[in-house]
Amino acid sequence: MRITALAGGIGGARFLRGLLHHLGTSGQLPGDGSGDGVGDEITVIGNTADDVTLHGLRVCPDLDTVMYTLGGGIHEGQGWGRSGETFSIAEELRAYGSGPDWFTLGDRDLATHIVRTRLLGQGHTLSEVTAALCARWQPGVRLLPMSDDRVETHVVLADPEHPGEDGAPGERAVHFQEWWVRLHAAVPARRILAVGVEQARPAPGVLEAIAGADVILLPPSNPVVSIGTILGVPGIRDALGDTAAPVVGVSPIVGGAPVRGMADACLTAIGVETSAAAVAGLYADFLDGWLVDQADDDVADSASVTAAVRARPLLMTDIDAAAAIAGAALELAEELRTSRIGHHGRR
Ligand code: FO1
Repeated sequence: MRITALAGGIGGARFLRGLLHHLGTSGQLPGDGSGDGVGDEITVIGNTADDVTLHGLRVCPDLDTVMYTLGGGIHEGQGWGRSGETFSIAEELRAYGSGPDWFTLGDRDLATHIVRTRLLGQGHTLSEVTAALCARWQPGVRLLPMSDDRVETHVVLADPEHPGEDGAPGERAVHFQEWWVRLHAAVPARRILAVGVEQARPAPGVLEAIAGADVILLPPSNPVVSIGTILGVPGIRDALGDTAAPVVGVSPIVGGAPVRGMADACLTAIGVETSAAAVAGLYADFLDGWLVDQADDDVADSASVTAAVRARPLLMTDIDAAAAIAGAALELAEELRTSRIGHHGRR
């Protein structure tokens, strides 16, 4: 079975780990996406708009979180960065006053950014670099950046220090990571911009992985700055609308609040209600199935949700819980594929 998933950071990575566990324990040994036909092939299309250059190094948080989580190197408690970290370099950087110090880069993690930056500097594409890094980590999936072109999420904030001509507060933009990590997304975002997304092209293999999939999964990643950004790359959303594969998503919102992270701050920034139904509405043009938590089982009756809705526990408290959710998503996809229900808006 060829499975393609769109993924952001921590929630997406944990869901994917559950998916691999589910496939492994249900006897379907996942292939490595190399297309050699052995077992299931899983392709992950990763968000790259969280990427940031710090200390002259290119950091790809969402790609690294998937790679480390599936490769067994993740700092489990954080969901980002490496396990068994030390911070000698960060201490030295601080001693030099070489910031920013609000974004913690551990010694082991820095090796990833050094290798990536060196390879990019030699002219390799982000796809080639990601494949090279994954050769070490063996994540068990083919991890593709959504694009090899640079896309960065920046957040526009009110800037009272610089009022506009009309005396209204001015605006200033900060990189997503500064808003997310230094400001804890606590300062209201006026606008969230995916800088460069209009000119970005899907990375090699991305459109084919959508068109050729048997199942497409949307893990519970941030619908605005992760899934939303991937959908913003020209061609990707249309490919999801055109693919014959059922598209099944997992709600990142449970009972009106994000399970993790700050998706509510992001949804508010784009004027969308923080609810399982509203997020499904963001994917309405291609979504066939939608897993919600029992707290939101009224979503099935919501007019705005045309996908087939199933309610089940959605908290990924451990790998078995994540595996059960992944299994439920595949089960719904199979139901949709055989009964052709919910394949709306498409031929
Ligand atoms: N998140 C934090 O809250 N604080 C950090 O200091 C931090 C450092 C960091 C370093 C490397 C990396 O890959 C991720 C890091 N993150 C940190 C998480 C990151 O902001 C998020 O994982 C994504 O960008 C959002 O999905």
